Amino acid sequence: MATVLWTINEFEEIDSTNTWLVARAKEGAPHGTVARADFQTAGRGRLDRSWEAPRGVSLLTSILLAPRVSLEQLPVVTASVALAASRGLTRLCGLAPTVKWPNDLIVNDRKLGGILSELVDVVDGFPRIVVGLGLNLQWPGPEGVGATCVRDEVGVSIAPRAMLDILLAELELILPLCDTSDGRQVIAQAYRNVLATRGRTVRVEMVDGSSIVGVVADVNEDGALLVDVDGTEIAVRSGDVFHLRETLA
Ligand code: BT5
Repeated sequence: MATVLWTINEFEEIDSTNTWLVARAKEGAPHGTVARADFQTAGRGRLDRSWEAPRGVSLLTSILLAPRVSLEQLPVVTASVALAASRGLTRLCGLAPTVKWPNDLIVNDRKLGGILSELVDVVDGFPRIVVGLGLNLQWPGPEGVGATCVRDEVGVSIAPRAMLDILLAELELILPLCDTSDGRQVIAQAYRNVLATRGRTVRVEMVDGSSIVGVVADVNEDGALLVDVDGTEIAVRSGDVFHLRETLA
C-alpha cells in the first residue's frame, strides 16, 4: 500500500460515520477517505447493536481502506486499527489498552472503545473496507455496560481531533505491513502483546448462530483468533468472544 493521503471529512452531526463512508465508498471515494463526527444520531455497533456517545466527548471516526489482502486476511486490518489506537493512546497519555479480539479496546477489564469493520466491495481482487472506531475519551460509556474512558483512567481530557490525528499517524506506519506475509507476522506479534484474550477460556458465538468453547491459543498472521477446542485448533475470523473463566498456567 502506498503512502496514504488522508482526506478527512468532519461533521458536527451525522447519522453514523460508517453509514456515510460506506455510501461514499460505493460512489467511488478512495482509500484514505476518513469521516469524523462530534455526534452520531444512529451510531452503530456490530450485529445491529448501537454505539452511544454524547456530543464532543468521544472519537467517532470511520476510515476507508483498500489493503492488498485477501478476504481471509481482512481481520488483520481490524487488528491494525486496534493496534494503532492503542499505540496512539500510549503516545498521547501513557494509557496502554489491551485488545479483546477482534474489536474491543480494554482497560482494567472495561471497554474503552470498539471497532466496526464493514466490507464495501472487492475491486481487482482486493477488498475495500470501512473501519469505524468509537473511543471513549471524556465520557465513560452508557451505564451498566462496564465501560470506561481515558479521562477516568488517567485524568486527562483528549480532544477527539487530536486523537484522530495520532491514530492516523500510527496507522500510516502499520498499514503497509498488511500487504506482505512478513509484515503481517510483525502485526501478529505486536497484536499478541496487547491481546487480553490469550490463554483464557472463551465461548465464541459465530455470526451463523453456532458457538464453540475453547482456550485462546494465539492469533495467526491473518489476524484470525486460534482457539483450541479439545486439542483441535480452530481459526475464527469473525464472531463475539465471551471470557468464561481464567485458565491457570
Ligand atoms: C462495537 O460494537 O464495539 C463497535 C462500535 C463502533 C462504533 C463506531 S463510532 C464511529 C463508527 N460509526 C458507527 O456508526 N459505528 C462506528 P459491539 O461490540 O457490538 O458493541 C456494542 C455494545 O457496546 C452496545 O450494545 C453497548 O452495550 C455497548 N456500548 C454502546 N456504547 C458504548 C460506549 N460508548 N462505550 C462502551 N460500550 C458501549
